[in-house]
Amino acid sequence: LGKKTTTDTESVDFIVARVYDKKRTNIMPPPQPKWKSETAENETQQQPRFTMGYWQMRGLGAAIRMLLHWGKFIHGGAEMNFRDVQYTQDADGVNNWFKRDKVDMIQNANPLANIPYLIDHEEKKTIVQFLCICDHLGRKIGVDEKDENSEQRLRNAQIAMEIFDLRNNVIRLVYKFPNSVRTQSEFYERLPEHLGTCKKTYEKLESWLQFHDFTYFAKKDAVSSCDFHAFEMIDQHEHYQTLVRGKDGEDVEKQDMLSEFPRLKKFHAEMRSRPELKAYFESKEYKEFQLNNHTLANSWDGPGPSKR
Ligand SMILES: N[C@@H](CCC(=O)N[C@@H](CS)C(=O)NCC(=O)O)C(=O)O
Repeated sequence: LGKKTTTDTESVDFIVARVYDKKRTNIMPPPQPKWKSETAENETQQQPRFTMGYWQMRGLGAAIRMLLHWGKFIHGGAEMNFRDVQYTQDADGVNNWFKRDKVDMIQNANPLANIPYLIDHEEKKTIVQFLCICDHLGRKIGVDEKDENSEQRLRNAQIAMEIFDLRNNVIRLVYKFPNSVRTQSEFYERLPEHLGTCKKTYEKLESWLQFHDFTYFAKKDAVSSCDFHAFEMIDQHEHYQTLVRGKDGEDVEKQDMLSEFPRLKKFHAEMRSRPELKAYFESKEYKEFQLNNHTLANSWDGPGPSKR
């Protein structure tokens, strides 16, 4: 077990095995969970419209939380109440997901069981796969059009997948897959190269906004579901760019990646100041959560939350 390395495909089983491996756990004890899921506890009185489940971090959960906050703001709390089930990054959280909820979901709701998941209680659907969850929520909270032939839906789907490609590059940057980043010093070594790759995506996204003369990605002046993950990925890079170090670890002049991309900069600022997302931006889920999950990968402790 100890000699095995983690790859994309085997990662989950191996991660579980490692979390249960007492010796390893003794070497690197998992941190105690700092937060409980406030939303989950506060809303036990009434059946929520939606339940989402994810690790207690931002990752793929962030855009889903933003969509849910948006829906709640627009439609009023009661109609769009949601529960945010957060699995802690320790043996308890791993147990609760892999040994309890996942098993139950496979048997009773969806054989593809994964996290993030979304339960739509009204429609009695359990949905997995991040992009499908955003698509479903986008229509339910009314930011996406319902007509499947609509231009907005097509633009939305393209941007959602383009952003997912960028997200997959981040995963290679922050987790210790073979031939990828395993330690903090490797992270610092690889970060400038990654930011170069990210700029290529930024160039495409900037051109897209220019081509359509849009502020947001799928509608000229209004938000669509793809915008939430687009915001999250740009926002993560606003943090990563501050971590660039010189060869000997010395501070270097801080970058401002968005200065070359005025439309992306405007998009980021517009999203950041939307009143619909105020509660989310003030939440600990945004301000304090780790951007990625390093505990379960049992590697270095990652670049950390964006506001230290
Ligand atoms: N393609 C899936 C990937 C989901 C995924 O990799 N989930 C990770 C966390 S980001 C996980 O730990 N899944 C738990 C599991 O495999 O049961 C999606 O887009 O939702």
